[in-house]
Amino acid sequence: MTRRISLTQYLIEQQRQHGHIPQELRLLIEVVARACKRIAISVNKGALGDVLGTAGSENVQGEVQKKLDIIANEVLIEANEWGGHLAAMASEEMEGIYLVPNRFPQGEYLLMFDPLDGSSNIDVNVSIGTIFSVLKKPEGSKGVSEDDFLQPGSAQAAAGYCVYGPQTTLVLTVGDGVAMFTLDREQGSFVLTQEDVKIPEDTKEFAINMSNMRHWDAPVKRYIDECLAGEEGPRGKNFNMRWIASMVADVHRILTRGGVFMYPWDKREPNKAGKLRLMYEANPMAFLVEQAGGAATNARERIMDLKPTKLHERVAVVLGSKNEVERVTRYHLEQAQ
Ligand code: P6P
Repeated sequence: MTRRISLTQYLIEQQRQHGHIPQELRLLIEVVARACKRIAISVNKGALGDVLGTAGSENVQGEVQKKLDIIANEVLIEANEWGGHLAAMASEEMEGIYLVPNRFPQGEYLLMFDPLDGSSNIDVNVSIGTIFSVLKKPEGSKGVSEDDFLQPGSAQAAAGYCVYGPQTTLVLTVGDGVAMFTLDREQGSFVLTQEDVKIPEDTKEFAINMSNMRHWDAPVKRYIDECLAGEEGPRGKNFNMRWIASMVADVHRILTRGGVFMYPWDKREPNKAGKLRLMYEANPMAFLVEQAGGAATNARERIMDLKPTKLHERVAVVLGSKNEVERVTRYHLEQAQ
């Protein structure tokens, strides 16, 4: 039975016992968690609050913004700008970086987030979530620019997400394993419900949007065809499929019971590496998955080794149970020979 301690106590232990995180990072994570609690309140209002539907605007990605996308983004900005932990923030919903206003103390961390991932699921009451990633501002950097954010995922100081589903659960890593905290609505605080999360190295469950099959590259088609062939096929076992179209929900399932999640490159957008964003979707999820003993690649290389060139750059994603991710990589390398 996992010790029922609060997020604050867990973080203080990480700070005190493991010397793993400085106080500034602990305080930053607590502020992000409080912001997620506020977002959960808006999300859970649904039709009872004026939060559903579109906002009548588009974000930098050219996607129609939902009202909750904007609400979540504003909550995260307002919660984090005054605390003194951050130098700047970046969001899927904002084109450029957001510098902490001069009236507030500047900190040494950079915070990136997708304030509400999976927002196409909001109006149909399917789980959605907030994804966040924390970097340190490069030493000696004068002021802050977008270039300061362009660090590989391996440089992350912390990463996590909050999934707004049947439970509101914060999942976090500071580089010392993965822990899950469930929101206790009576206390109004996140309580540790699982630590040392581990992803099984093998799985019988894959997650991919099958409607894109005709656009996939051959190695992805080969991998999925073999899964579909079941026990009569080369894999010798039957597979199950899940696709929630909400990365946070799909990744949460994989952290909870294993599986492989794929959003591969496809020929609809040949000049784009993939659909998902490297800095505030793939990198934080890759950090969590690797810390839980899984693997995360762009089908060829480790995601956390990729050197970003743009704040909103996209990437192909294959992540989850290690042996399955490695098989997909092997199929791509065999194609290249
Ligand atoms: P599709 C949500 O819009 C998202 O960015 C991820 O959360 C999700 O995994 C993916 O896109 C779903 O994409 O093309 O299946 O709707």
